[in-house]
Amino acid sequence: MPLARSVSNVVLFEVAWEVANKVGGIYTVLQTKARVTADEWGESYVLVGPYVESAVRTQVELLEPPQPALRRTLAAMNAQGCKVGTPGGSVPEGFGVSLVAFEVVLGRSGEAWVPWYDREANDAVLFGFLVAWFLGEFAAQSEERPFIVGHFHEWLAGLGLVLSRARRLPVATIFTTHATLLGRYLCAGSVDFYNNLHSFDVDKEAGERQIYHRYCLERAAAHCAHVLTTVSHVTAAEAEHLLKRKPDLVTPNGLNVRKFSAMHEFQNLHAQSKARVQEFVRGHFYGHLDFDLDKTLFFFIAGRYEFSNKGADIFLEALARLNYLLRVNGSEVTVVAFFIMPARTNNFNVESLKGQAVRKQLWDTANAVKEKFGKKLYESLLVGNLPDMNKMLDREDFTMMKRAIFATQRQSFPPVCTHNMLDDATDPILTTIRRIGLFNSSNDRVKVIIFHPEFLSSTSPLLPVDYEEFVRGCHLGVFPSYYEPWGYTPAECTVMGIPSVSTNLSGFGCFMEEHIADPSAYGIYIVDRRFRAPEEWCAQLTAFLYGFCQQSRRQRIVQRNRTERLSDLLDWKYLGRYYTFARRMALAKAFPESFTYEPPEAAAGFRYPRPASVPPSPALSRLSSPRHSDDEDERYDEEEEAAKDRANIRRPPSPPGLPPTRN
Ligand code: G6P
Ligand code: 1S3
Repeated sequence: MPLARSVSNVVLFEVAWEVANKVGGIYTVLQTKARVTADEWGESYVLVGPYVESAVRTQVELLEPPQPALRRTLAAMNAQGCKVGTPGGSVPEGFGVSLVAFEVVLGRSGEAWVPWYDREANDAVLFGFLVAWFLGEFAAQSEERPFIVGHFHEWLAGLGLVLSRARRLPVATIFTTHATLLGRYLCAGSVDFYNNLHSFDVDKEAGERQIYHRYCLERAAAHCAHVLTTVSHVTAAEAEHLLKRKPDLVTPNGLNVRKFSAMHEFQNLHAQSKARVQEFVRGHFYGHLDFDLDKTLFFFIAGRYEFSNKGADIFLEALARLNYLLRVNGSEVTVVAFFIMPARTNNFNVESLKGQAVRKQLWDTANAVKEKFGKKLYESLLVGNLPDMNKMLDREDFTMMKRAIFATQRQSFPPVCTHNMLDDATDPILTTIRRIGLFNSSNDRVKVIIFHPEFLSSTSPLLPVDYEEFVRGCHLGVFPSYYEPWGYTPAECTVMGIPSVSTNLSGFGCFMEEHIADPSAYGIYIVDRRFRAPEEWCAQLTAFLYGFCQQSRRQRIVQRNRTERLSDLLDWKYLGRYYTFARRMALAKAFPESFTYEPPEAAAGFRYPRPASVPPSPALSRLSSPRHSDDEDERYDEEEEAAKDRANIRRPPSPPGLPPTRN
């Protein structure tokens, strides 16, 4: 039974700067989690965020809030000159729950809390005061004393929590940090972060980076909260040393998993999407299509453009080594590596646009010749004759085809980048490519394409696919991050059945290591960046990539099936329970007379054993390969393996029911 209905007058407000306001990963957390939370809390669940006109217009409908106390609260605040909107309801891809949005008058907060030039911090202060006012007003407008749970995400929402405690509002507070400010800043520099975590002089480091005011807001929220949570154990250690409080719980990030009724549907989607990506590659490499697209694998890295934090540096190094290995071993496989990382550009470059135009022209020419050919063939059959093949193509057809072939000639190698970069000379990916010499030459078995727009889009003139379709069309996502509190990119790959590389410094990588006996057999390759030296990270990543290239198509299909089987583990239907635990713990701490909290049983989660068809000793198993020989492929039955594995997976018990209450 849902918590909200078991104890009367319990309301959950989830507060974040990214509610219906897409900035980064927190938006994804809230948007994908909204459904399971609304299932549990019904109308007692309200999201609170800033009113960003453009975002609200596209993501929510404007509705009257169903809760009378909420209506009274908003009326009272608006009567005092505050602008509080009440967008709510559901639209496709929207939040589907009530939202309260404050119009934060962007600019200076007028408080001496933060420096005037830091606009984001000023917004955070204004937002914090509005949220605290709102929560106080809501408590005052409620007919009976409410039990409010206030769940605040990240430092930008932290001040509302601090003020709620300072004003002694009846709010059980939770603070979730999705990264720490200092962690992100320190990792982006040249610091041996993880080995020195315990010894940083945090005030000095924050001061030197001119983020002391932000750091204070973050640390105050972490300490004032009844319950502190982080998205992974990696970030929990960070919080303990940098924010000086050990988190009470880890609340991993989930996704809304879309299950297909037929097991093979996602495989068909892979084939369809891959065909779209192949079309793009045909255009991009026009005149240099001397490799077999049927034996070409697509790897990609995507995310915020933080060159070393996201591991683009070691990915490039590993690609250079892979190129060498594929060449010296005479491999027939070609790898095309995509970099999808937004950076400052002057739009597409001419060479990339020309490539797609040339491809289109070849397609049109082939179609025109085919039409004429078909007509002649038809006419010949109509009069009962077999066609004279020498007359099927005339001079004009040959001229047209020669002209089209002539247009495919080019003097230069296909470009490594699809856009004109504003910082071309200093861009870290481009300068590394120049250093390692991966220029898309004919000899290279690894080709590079950097795609730099903000988002992939189905209306792009170059590659008309959205991000999901692109991921489905690829073979491997490569995310060897150095700083990654969670990492949605490999998680998204997993639920789409696409194998990925992550690291044991990312929340996702550690979570998978904890729940799966042999992650690489499931297409989850985890680079050890915690206990090994940089040279070893690169060697291990190269070995993963090379091992992946050695798999047969059959082996890749089997591996994708296994990867997709892990999606239950990443579903909010399972992971949502950690948020439930956090809320209960906060209620018990804030209102001990009305609520108690019993910690969940340890190890009550999923556990995926080694897949049934993988031999028990790693010595017998080829690195990361799901199968061992082609003979075995003949004997292999996918459905049978899936059934065996399903039987062996230890599943968690159903989500817990009522919260323990005293009265
Ligand atoms: C899916 C499709 C198959 C196709 C395969 C290609 O499994 O259902 O029809 O042959 O993808 O896999 P590949 O790894 O070569 O892209
Ligand atoms: C953060 O966003 P990021 O990409 O800056 O929060 C995300 C959601 O919790 C998390 O997945 C990511 O690792 C963090 O880094």
